[in-house]
Amino acid sequence: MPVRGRASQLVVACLAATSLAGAAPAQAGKAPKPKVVTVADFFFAPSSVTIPREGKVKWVWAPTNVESHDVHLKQGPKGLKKKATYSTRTTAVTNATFVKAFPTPGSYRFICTIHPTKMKLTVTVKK
Ligand SMILES: [Cu+2]
Repeated sequence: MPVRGRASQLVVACLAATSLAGAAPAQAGKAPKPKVVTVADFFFAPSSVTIPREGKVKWVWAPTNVESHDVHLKQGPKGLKKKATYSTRTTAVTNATFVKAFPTPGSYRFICTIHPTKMKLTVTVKK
């Protein structure tokens, strides 16, 4: 893993937090609360979640992180639309969240592209 200065890490975290926040529109008051998944060094917790159709997952980067992480959809249900919206496409160390709604039932496998063998998450969306 590259060793970087504190300042560059903070810049990355701030940029990522800004862009990730833009990917998380405010939800309606009646919507169920999203399932929260912690993005930590070096795991997602919990490593699997089950949500109803149209349910949401909210990824929260742990405040104790010292490494960068992202959320990347490795595999989703066949014919999934707007697949790119299931990945952050930016990394963050901490101070970031990512919220995604799941209108399509099925099984979703997520990884962190920086730590793909260690950080895995399965999201199951019920029919
Ligand atoms: Cu990672």
